Amino acid sequence: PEVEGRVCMLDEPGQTQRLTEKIGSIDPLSVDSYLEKGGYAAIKKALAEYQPDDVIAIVKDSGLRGRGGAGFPAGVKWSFLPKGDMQKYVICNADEGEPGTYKDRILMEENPHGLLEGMMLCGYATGATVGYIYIRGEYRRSIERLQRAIDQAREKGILGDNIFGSSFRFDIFIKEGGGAYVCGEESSLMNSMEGKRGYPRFRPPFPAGAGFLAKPSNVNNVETYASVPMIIEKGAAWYKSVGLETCTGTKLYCLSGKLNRTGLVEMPMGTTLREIIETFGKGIKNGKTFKFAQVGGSAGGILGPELMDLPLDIDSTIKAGVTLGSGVVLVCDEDTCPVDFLLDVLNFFEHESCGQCVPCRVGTRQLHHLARKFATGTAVPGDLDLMVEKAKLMKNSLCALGQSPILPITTMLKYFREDFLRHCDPSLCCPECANSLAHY
Ligand code: L3W
Ligand code: SF4
Repeated sequence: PEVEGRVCMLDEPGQTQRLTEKIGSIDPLSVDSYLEKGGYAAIKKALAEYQPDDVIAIVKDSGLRGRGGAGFPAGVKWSFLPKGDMQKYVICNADEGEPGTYKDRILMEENPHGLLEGMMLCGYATGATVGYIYIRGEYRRSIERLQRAIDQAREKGILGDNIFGSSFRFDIFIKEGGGAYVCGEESSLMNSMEGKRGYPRFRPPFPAGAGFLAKPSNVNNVETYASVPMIIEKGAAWYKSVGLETCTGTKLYCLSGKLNRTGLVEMPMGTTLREIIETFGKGIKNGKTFKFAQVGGSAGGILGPELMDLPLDIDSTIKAGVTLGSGVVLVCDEDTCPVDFLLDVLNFFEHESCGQCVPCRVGTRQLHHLARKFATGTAVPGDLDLMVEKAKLMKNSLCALGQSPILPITTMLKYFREDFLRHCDPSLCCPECANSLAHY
């Protein structure tokens, strides 16, 4: 079935549907529908059979790694929270803001109870009693469906005190974000939740030690929490039966760009770019040729044709000099101008920099300026090295946003240095990017 939003390729055979298994067969507006399909069995099982530390051990054993971009082992992160009776928080990062990413939206809209259950399991494992979903404010349908799911779970006694007859209590609340990309960074997210300006904090302390309101907090992405119920229900061995040894389970890949078919695909971690493009994307649109793919979103990097067989998992992408990030696969064809593309990425970083630290505040502006020079035929060849030098200096930035431009720049120049040099000629009329500057 085609789910609302028409971007989930549920009808496309050959996928390994685990996270998306219930999507299309449950009514996301009904807790009863989720229960009928075995929903909340994992939290029931955990409460009946496992001590909190057992749940952490199972999640560790499953090898589940964070799906927000950094790939940190989820069970290890959970184990960092101090033991004891103090106030602790489970926070879900649903501020899905990476350009090209829409996987969390599908999960929240089509299976909201799956996310709630994953957060409950984290609460039980870590001793937290309150959960917050920090969600981007533009996601109106996700917000409405999650709120409805929370209300229904409360009415059924699934959230609240003495859950399923146990002594476990847990409740979940929604906090809406205001549309800043940087608030997807965990510490600025918590500042925003506290009503402060969304500036990233120095880390350490990490959230596990001092997070929301300076209390121990666990922050994970939507896809990460949503993976936990099946791990508890079916076991760590089952979970790691697909994927790779160091990157277990499935991954939601967000296909977009010049493909015959775009949408959300669930495949084992390590599926190759070729398989994703050919099997699910149905090849390049209009019979054109593949030029490059951007993986991992704006903070990711560029893959050229010789990396078509690269497994798209957390470690292989890092080894290839890019990042998997949150699972973006944006495909560009022969008509895409690399200069125009990089200009767009660097415009984004300048726009989204929070301005708190100098390397990023100044650097993103300078990089955008340099990219614009290439796009307008006013650059000199030396500007290429200058761009790389400045991006390297930004490694000293406080958060991942300022450290990100280096990857798109170096990977783009690896393949398309000649295109940039060609753009230094003011008489050039680039057939691929002509008139595009109207956007800037
Ligand atoms: C306790 C330690 N906790 C690390 C925790 C830390 C965090 C996690 C990873 O994300 C990625 C970037 C882009 N004690 C700890 C510890 N932790 N050491 O582990 O931490 P870290 O610093 O490796 O990464 P990060 O800064 O949290 C950066 C991605 O995020 N990104 C974009 C994401 C966009 C989306 C979306 O749209 N859905 O997710 C932008 O930068 O890939 O690699 O929890 O606390 N010693
Ligand atoms: Fe803000 Fe950029 Fe510094 Fe991050 S790196 S704190 S976004 S100025």
